[in-house]
Amino acid sequence: IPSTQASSTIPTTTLVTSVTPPPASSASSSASATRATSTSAATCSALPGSISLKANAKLNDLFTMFNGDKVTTKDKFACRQAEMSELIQRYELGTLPGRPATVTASFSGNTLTINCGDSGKSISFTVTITYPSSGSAPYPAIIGYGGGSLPAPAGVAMINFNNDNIAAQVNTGSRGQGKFYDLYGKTHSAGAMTAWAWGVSRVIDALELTPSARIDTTRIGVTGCSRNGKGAMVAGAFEKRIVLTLPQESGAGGSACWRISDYLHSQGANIQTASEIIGEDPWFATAFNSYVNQVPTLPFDHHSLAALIAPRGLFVIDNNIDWLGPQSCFGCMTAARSAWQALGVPNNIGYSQIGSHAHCAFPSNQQSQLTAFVQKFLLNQNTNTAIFQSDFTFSPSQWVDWTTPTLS
Ligand code: MCU
Repeated sequence: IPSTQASSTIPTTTLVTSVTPPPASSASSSASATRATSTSAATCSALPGSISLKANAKLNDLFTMFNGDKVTTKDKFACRQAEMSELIQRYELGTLPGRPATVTASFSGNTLTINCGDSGKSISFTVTITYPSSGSAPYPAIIGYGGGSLPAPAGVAMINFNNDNIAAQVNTGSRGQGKFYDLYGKTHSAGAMTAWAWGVSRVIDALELTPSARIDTTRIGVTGCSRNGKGAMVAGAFEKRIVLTLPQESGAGGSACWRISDYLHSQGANIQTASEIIGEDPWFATAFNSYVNQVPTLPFDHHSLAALIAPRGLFVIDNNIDWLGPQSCFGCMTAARSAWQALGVPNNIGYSQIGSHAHCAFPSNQQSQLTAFVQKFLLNQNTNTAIFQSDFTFSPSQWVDWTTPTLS
């Protein structure tokens, strides 16, 4: 797999902190596509085990099933979401295991210990909870990958999730390292982002088992910045108990669409693409390596990943760093918004790209927007979340050849 991008990933004219350049090494391109665990409800048609992929330069239709059936109802859209989840697992992110045979938890001194066991193996990991000085128990909470990079909102607990401990992200050589792989084996198909999402689900399992932790598990958000923003979006997509997903500056593998990023790259942009990103870290399944140089054959893009979150809350926070592809992110999330529009809740997704600040330094001029989403989804208030803004443009006719239905 060629890794052709220059080693400096961020334009020097942009003020950034703590962005790691990708290593020169390339990922291996060994594994073939993995059969994902079916998440489809009994009433949904199953995907064939073997699929012949057809190239489609446009962003895939969110409202046509793989077998050609049109999605006209909300129930059928849930089937489409399950199908898209399976396709994304199969070709990009690897298989997400369900709840393991045993999950137990204990809580002491603001530390929640989560114990998981399956097939004779067991692991333990911890998260720490910081409680708000206002509000009342049980508190809503935001799970922050690496602690997150957003200011703690009033009345909301912050849960520090050490995702690197679940699946390492040092370089491609860290594939298979971390507690997830201690439990499921080093060769499990799940890439790091899927492993992290599995970990988030176990944190929520543990919170449900532990009332003394005083967290309201019906009001859980997730966040992370940059590489951890990619992960936060994947967690929101895979875990329906998350009611608010807050990916920050996630770029490629997060709020950007592979197709749009490839196009912008072909036009000379210094933007991270699929073929570049797999040489950096084991965020994806090895199966993805086979598709990064033929992105149009993927039967989904990241508008599909985001659409798994609908109708739940999603507020995408972006910067203007070229490498992160803000134009791709805006276009991708505009296409994703169709899912929320079809479900009659267009303002449950927000998009805000505001630049001229350091990477992952949340700017004060995005604060009121974040507060509106937090208050609506975590504090059950009636706020205005009609937020969709960017310095960039998106041309739907270039990328979208399908229409958005009103689902009954
Ligand atoms: C935006 O996330 C990544 C990006 O994908 C990488 O290419 C770059 O090296 O690091 C970013 C990051 O995670 O910065 C903290």
